[in-house]
Order: sequence, then C-alpha cells, then structure tokens
Amino acid sequence: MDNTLARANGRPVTRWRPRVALASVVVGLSVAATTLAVASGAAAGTTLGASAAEKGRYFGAAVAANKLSDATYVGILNREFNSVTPENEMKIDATEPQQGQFTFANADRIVNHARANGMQVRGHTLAWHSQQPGWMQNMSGSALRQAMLNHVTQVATYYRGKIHSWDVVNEAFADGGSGARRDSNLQRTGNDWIEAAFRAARAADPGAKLCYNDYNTDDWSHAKTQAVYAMVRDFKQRGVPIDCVGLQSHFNAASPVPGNYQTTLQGFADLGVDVQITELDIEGSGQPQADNYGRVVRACLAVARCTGITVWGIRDTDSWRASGTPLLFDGNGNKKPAYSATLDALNSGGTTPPPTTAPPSTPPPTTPPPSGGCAATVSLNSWNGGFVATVRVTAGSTAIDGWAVAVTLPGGATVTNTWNARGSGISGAVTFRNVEYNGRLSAGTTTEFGFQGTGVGPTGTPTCTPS
Ligand code: G2I
Repeated sequence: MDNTLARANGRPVTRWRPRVALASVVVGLSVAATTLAVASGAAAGTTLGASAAEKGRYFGAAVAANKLSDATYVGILNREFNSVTPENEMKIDATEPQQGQFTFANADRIVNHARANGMQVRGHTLAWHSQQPGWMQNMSGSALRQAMLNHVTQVATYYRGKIHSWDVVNEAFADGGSGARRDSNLQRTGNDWIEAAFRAARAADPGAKLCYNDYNTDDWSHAKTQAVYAMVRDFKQRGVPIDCVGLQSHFNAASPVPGNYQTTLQGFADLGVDVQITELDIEGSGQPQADNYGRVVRACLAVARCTGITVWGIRDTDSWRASGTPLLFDGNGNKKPAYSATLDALNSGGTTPPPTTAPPSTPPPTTPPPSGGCAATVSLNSWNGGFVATVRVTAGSTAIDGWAVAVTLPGGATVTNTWNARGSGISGAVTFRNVEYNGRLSAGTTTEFGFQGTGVGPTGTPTCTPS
C-alpha cells in the first residue's frame, strides 16, 4: 500500500512509525498540575481564547471561508478565538472534487487567516462516509480503500506542520443501541479501514494530533459511546496511532447535555488520549442555555486531558441549526447570556492539562521562578528529520503582562510552524513572544505554545523573560 501511495504522491512516503520522544529539556520551574489547579483561581481572561489559554487550553470556532469578508464575523473571530476548524472546506468533496485533483484554495484561506492571527487549526475531516464527492460514492472494495488512503495522505501531507489536530475519521459508528460500526462504503472495505486511515495520517503529518470524532458519544451509558471507547482502548493496546477523541457535542431538547458528561470526558481521557469538544452547540436561549454552556465548560476544565473546546459557528445565524439559536453570539454579533456563562466558567476553577508529549526525562528543579519573573519548560516530540516542541510558560509569584522565551536551535534545524506565539526567526537563536491573548499570566499560572521544525529540536537552555 505504501508503494501505491508513493506513486500517487509523486514523492517517497515514509513508512509509519510511532511517535517517540527522543529528547526532553526542562529548565526553570515545572509546576505539578495539582499545584497549578490551586494557583490558577485568580486568572480572569476577558475573551474566550485568553481565558482558555490561561487554563492551558484552546477555545475555537468552526469557520466558513466565505464569511472571512464579513467584518463583524472576523472581528469576533479575531477577538475571541485562538483555534479554528474549517466548517466544510477540508471535507473530501471540497478537497478532492475529482479523483486525484486536489483543491485547497478555500481551506487555505482559513488556514492562512488562522496562522496570521496566531490561531491553531483543527483539520476536519480526512475520512467520512458523508460529504464524499460523486466519484468516491461510486467506489468500493480495494479501489476505494486505496483512494481513501491516498486522500488521507495527500491532504495531511499538504497541510503537514500546519494542523494542531486532525479529525482523521468522522462518525464511523451507528446510532442506537447496537454498538456497531455504521454501514458505509468505507466500512465495507474492511473493519480495519479506520486504523489504516490513522496510520496513513501519522505517516503524512507526524506532528499533528490524530483524533477520532463522533456525535451522540456524550452519554457514558450509551452503547455508541462505549463502542467508541472500546475501539480507542483497542487502538491504544495495539499501538494504532491515535492521540485524541473528539466529542462533537451537538445538544438540544432531544439530546440534552447528559448528567454524566464529565464522566464521559474522564473515561476517554483515562485511556491515555486527549479529549476535545469539537463541535459544541446547544439549542435554546436565555439562562437555561447559559447554564448548559456553563456545565459543558466546567466539565472540560475538570478533566485535565480535556484540552480544548470548539463551538460550531460564531453567530446564531452562522449555525447549521440557526433556528435553534445554539451559539454564543446573536445574529448581530452581540454576546448572549451563553457567552457570559462560558467566559465565567472558563475563568473559574479547573485543572491544567498535563504536557501532552512524553514526560520530561530530566527532573524539574524545585525552585520557583523569581517574583515578577517566569520560567519555561520544553518537551520535545522528535522523529527522524523533525520535531514538535511544546513550551509551557509559567509566571512567578506575581502577574506578568507578557513574556519572551529564547531558545537555541542546533545547526540545520529550521522552524516551519509556530502556534500561540510569534518567533523572531526560524534558525539559530530564536525568541518566541506571546500573542495578544496569552501574554497576561497571573501569579503561578501557565500557558502553552509550540513550534514544529525540521532537523533536531532545541537542546540548550531556554530562558523566559517577562516583557
Ligand atoms: O451537521 C453538523 C456537523 C456534524 N458533524 C460533522 C460536521 O461536518 C457537520 O457540519 C455540517 C456543516 O455545519 C454544514 O454546513 O456539515 C454539513 C454537511 O454534512 C454542512 O452542510 C452543508 C450543506 O449540506 C451543503 O448543502 C452545503 O453546500 O454545507 C455546505 C456548504 O455550505
């Protein structure tokens, strides 16, 4: 299958290998998550993204490329969100409308907007029974399997280094009580189609987190939830590359926020994957809707590996369920009670997620950063020829309004992508400074940024300077 991919790519394909942390560097203070949970009570961000960043998380929105010329829409997007998901532009029908002919223009508009504004990108979605172009709908068997894998490879390769998390496979399980896979042309290519897609995605973009994403998987007692859980557990046991589970979390009167929602988030997290709330919307209005948003956000913050929330649109009028007014801003772009409840919940309590890369091999020093100072911790996830560096910045015993982290890259290493920070260069001595939403850190709180590069990651001692 690799040979087929190599031919279709026109370039060599690296055989899949698991991610291995080859090196880790720790300097300054690395505060245990429990300590941070206590210390973070004082944080009070004024936007969704800033507040989530203070908790080491992202807050994103689904974005439509054709709305990037709407000033109200873009104003809210840039002010409030630090992650985006293309709502339709990365789907199979959008990116490969004719077999072997790829179109990325609309998706690129969103990715470029995100990168220019320091936002992460969630890729959605590489393999799905729905939104297939006509040519794919008509395929079956090994030809379809190869076409699917080629699609995964081509799209993930094109965006290599630019995607924080990919929804590799979307909605592969049936509704109802069967716990079975959903019947589809992809499923009929063989039960291993999902793991084959994940392996192809890892080979194409080793730096992206790879997620399985589904809906009606919010209630821990539902058969569909348990079926997805069993698949993820099996993947982890057998070494199939999976890093995260996406809960779409589309709620309304017929499908309310379940009482055991936090149990579900924790249950998946306990398998050793991140959990992301990927398409949140809650129909309703006023205080009841606000209360539901608050519950969802608090549940995520209570689970250390619930690393981010994405709402499925910005204004009610942008929603796929517009008549249910399920979002945080009304049609005029005004903040709704649901917005305030979401921000309040983000600002109160919660845990800080653990480093999502392998734990550092050097024991962290126990001395705290100086008063008015800051410290940086770098974890490296490396593979042959590249790396992803995840950097945690922690304020000392007083608040800071900005930070700069200086690292030194070995000769030949080049930064290809940076998120949640701006770098001064791409090689040698590089200083990463905060972006608008994550500069302010109250005492003892932390934020995370990252960069991906070719070559070998930083091995020296980063320094953190308040600014
Ligand atoms: O259905 C809600 C979401 C459920 N989970 C997967 C998501 O990908 C899905 O998103 C929705 C988009 O919000 C809609 O915007 O997916 C729909 C398609 O499956 C999207 O609707 C489509 C319309 O069906 C098309 O007619 C239209 O051309 O949007 C397209 C672009 O506007």
